[in-house]
Amino acid sequence: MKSGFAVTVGRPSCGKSTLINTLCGHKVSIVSSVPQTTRRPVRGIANREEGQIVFSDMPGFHLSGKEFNRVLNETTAAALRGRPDAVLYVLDATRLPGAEEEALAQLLAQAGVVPVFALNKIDAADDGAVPAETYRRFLSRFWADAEVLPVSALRGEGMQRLFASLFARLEEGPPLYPEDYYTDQPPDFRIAEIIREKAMNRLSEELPHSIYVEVADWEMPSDTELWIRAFICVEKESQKGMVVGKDGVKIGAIRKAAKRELKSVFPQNIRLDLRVKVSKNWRKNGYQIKSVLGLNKDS
Ligand SMILES: Nc1nc2c(ncn2[C@@H]2O[C@H](COP(=O)(O)OP(=O)(O)OP(=O)(O)O)[C@@H](O)[C@H]2O)c(=O)[nH]1
Ligand SMILES: [Mg+2]
Repeated sequence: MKSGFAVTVGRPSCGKSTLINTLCGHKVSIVSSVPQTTRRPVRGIANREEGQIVFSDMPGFHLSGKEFNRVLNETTAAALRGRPDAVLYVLDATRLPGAEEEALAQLLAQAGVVPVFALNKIDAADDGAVPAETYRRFLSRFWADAEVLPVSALRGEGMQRLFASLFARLEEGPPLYPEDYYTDQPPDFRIAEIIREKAMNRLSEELPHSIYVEVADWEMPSDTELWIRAFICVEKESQKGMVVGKDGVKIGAIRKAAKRELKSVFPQNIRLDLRVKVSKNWRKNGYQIKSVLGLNKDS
């Protein structure tokens, strides 16, 4: 049996979280069509006949001067400094390699990393999926014999070959987690992420980026009940109404969808009190950003 740690890297929205969910056989990390959905490393554990892989799903690597993005990119750099056993570089077949792929390839190559390359979204052929050969040629400037594995995270295609390449990087060893674990996220983080996913998928323009979710408290008054009190936090007063919606329709829909998914994760009956509040300009405040990203000691 083999075991080890693997880190996913790639541009925002290339499908890292979808791929981790498929590889782990469980919904571990939230997904949306909006770039920069994942904000903190999320662990997903794949238990297979060959052994166990503990994945860290990372935020997307994005070139931008904004403080928020700089901190997200630093999260990826820090994970690489942790010398994972394998690095999974996810590429997006719906777009040509660009400045972000180039910067990330440089970062990895300079650190002496030889990643496993997965070209995701090959199912999107209607929009003209970019051939693996195009990516192989691009990557060959950094890694002479890069092998690009075509996959569809959405359809679960190409997973056997991907697992084989990942396990080839790992040493023999016992499982790092009990074999029935598929994640190690604390309950309040998991709850906040599920609510944030439902909100992001129902909000438009800048709003998905402007929110974070705070679980004010959660308790189990009995074995069969889980009570949650949470806030969707926005940046300014004018955004509150957009999250609440006319007659509370929007927040009602977010609450309902979140409750449905929470029910599939927790065995208890869920009571979810969900409200909106303003956390003024939180994305402009370095301390607040770190708090939302879980990088402060007290968060
Ligand atoms: N067609 C297709 N779409 C996919 C596939 N994998 C992911 N997507 C879509 O791509 C979008 C982004 O997926 P995510 O898994 O959130 O991407 P990510 O790389 O984790 O994004 P960030 O967390 O923002 O960095 C979603 O709309 C997914 O449904 C795939 O294999 N095929
Ligand atoms: Mg993600």
